[in-house]
Amino acid sequence: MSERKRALITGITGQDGSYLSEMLLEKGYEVHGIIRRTSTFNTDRIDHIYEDPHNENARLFLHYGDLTDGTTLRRILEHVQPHEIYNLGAQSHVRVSFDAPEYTADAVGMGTLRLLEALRDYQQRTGNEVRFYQAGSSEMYGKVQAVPQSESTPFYPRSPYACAKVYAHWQTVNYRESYGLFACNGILFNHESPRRGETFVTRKITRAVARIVAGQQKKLYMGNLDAKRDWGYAKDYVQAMWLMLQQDQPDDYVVATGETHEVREFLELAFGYVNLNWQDYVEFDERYLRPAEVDLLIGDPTKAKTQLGWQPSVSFEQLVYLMVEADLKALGLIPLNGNSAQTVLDHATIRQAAGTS
Ligand code: NDP
Ligand code: GDR
Repeated sequence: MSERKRALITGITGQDGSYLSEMLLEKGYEVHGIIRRTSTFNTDRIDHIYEDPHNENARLFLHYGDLTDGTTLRRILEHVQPHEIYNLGAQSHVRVSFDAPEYTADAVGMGTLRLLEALRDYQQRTGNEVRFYQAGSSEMYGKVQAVPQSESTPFYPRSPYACAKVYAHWQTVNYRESYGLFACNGILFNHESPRRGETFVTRKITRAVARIVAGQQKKLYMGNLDAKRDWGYAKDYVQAMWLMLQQDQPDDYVVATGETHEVREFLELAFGYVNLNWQDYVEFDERYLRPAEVDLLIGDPTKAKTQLGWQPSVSFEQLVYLMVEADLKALGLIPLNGNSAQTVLDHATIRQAAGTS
């Protein structure tokens, strides 16, 4: 075993897992990730940091496993002997959790319990402290009981996903209090990036903007445009995860920007970036509604700011622009190294460049 700090990440192939891995590698960690066996590759987001494990300098290692498979989680934990665990793995789509509630509960709720049980046994047997981060969510506030939401606001989950996250949250608190584990809950509000999954609302919009400009898509079908979310930048949010595990005492923290915006505002800015009017393209489709909606989320990040020294660095407007820009670049509509955020593009020029005008 090397003397380096070792981190074990579930959900390493996801948006947050990829940014967290980059950050930990930069800090000198050895990073181990659990990946699921899939019939096609699912490692796009981490391919750029992956190195052949035969290389003696390799510091990123992947292990097959699943949060629904407790035996494997134990085996990986014993093998890796991590100093820190980041539990980011989840069926993380709220709408999908209504279609697949049992699986969501198993992976999100029971998966966390399985990991905590494995950790508790490992720590008791070896005496090695392992610090644990649980990826909690603002969805746990659901039908909100206070505005803005802080660590003391009661939960009122409104989806199978959110119910499972509440279960995982309280198990994490319970293991901290019962067995003295260094276990922290991050209560993270929505955070986005060019690596956001394509079916979450922000990326769905920015990807559609680029595809519309390229002439590859004519309409964008959407659900509830009235919902309000506190949207931040994913790269900022993984720093908060790490900071939580560097404190003297384990605790729970809200991570948010403290601003809220309607889905409609996101549409307006994203389409406006390429001088298009969103009303000309967006159509309603009820299939994107949820049986119960979370209408308004706005977080109070005071505790994270004062105790962790954490700050968000990207504004809502910058976030929209950097996502639109990345999707335009991905389709070759602006040069990969060209343009910085906040440059308003002329869509006629882009269409011409794309040969679609
Ligand atoms: P993603 O959906 O991008 O990534 C989820 C990750 O979990 C993927 O690596 C996925 O693997 C993995 N996964 C899914 N099911 C299982 C399973 N059964 N066993 C093991 N791994 C599994 O999520 P994000 O990166 O956006 O979010 C990270 C975590 O933070 C999640 O737990 C999410 O619920 C939570 N969260 C996210 C917020 C956000 O705004 N992004 C806000 C608050 C909380 P694969 O690639 O194979 O599908
Ligand atoms: P959310 O994110 O449910 O907040 O969960 P999502 O982007 O899916 O929805 C945000 C809001 O937009 C509305 N909406 C649509 N959503 C999607 N996906 N597709 C649409 O077409 C559409 N039209 C309107 C939704 O109704 C909702 O109100 C995310 C996930 O990352 C969770 O894992 C995480 O815990 C929370 O953020 C914090």
